[in-house]
Amino acid sequence: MITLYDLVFQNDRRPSPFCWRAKFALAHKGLPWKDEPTGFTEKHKIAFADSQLLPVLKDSETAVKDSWAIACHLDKAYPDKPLFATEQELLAAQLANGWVDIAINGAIFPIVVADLVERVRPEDKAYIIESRGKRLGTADFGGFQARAREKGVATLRTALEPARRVLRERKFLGGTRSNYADYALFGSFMWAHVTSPLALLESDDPIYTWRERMFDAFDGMGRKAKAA
Ligand SMILES: N[C@@H](CCC(=O)N[C@@H](CS)C(=O)NCC(=O)O)C(=O)O
Repeated sequence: MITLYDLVFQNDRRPSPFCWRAKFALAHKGLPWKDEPTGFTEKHKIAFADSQLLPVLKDSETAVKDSWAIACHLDKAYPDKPLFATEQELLAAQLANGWVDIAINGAIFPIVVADLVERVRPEDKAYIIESRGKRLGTADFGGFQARAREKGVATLRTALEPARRVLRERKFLGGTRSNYADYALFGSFMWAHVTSPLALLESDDPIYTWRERMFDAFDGMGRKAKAA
C-alpha cells in the first residue's frame, strides 16, 4: 500500500507543487494511494522518513522523500506505464524539473506569497509567518506581494517561453501524451491555483490551453481540487 504525505492548508486545500508532481506521477502509473494530509507543524508525521519537507511517500516498508526521488522510485518499483520510458526521457524530465524549480517557482512565489499565507491552516500561521518572513526579509507579505506583482506576472510569462515554444506545436511537453515534464510544470500552476485568485496567463497563450488540458487529465484531478 502506498501512502502519500501531502501538504494541507485551510479547508483541505492542497497547495504543494512538489506534492502535485507526486500525485500526477502516481496517477500516470495508475497506482492507487492513501492520502495523508500533513500541516506545516505536523513534521512528526514524516519523521520516519527523516524529512522536514513534503511530499513523502511510504511504500510498504520503504520511505521516499523528495518528489524527483519519488518519481524514480515508482518507475523502479512499478515498471508498468513508465514515467521515463528511456534514459533520454528521464534526462529531459530532469532538466524540466530543475527549470521549473528555479525559474518558474522562483517567479510564482513572490506574486502569491500573501495569498498563500492567508490560506495556511490557523495552527500553522505562526510557523509560515516566521519561516517565509525570514526568507523574504519582511513580514509585510501584502506589501511585498503588491510590489512583486508590478512586474512579476510579466516576468513569469517570459520565464515560461521555453515551454510555450513546445506547446505552440504539441499538445503536451511530452508530445502527444503528458509526461513528467508536464507534471513538474503543472504542479506549479496547481500551487498558484490553490493559493491565489491571481490570473497568471492570458487566454490566448498556448500555455493557457495546455493548462486547461492538464486540469482535465486523470479524471479532472487538478480541476476537482479546492482552489483559492
Ligand atoms: N525538492 C523537494 C522540495 C519539497 C518542498 O520544498 N516542500 C515544501 C512544500 S511545497 C515543504 O514541505 N515545506 C515545509 C516547510 O517549509 O516547513 C521536492 O521536490 O520534493
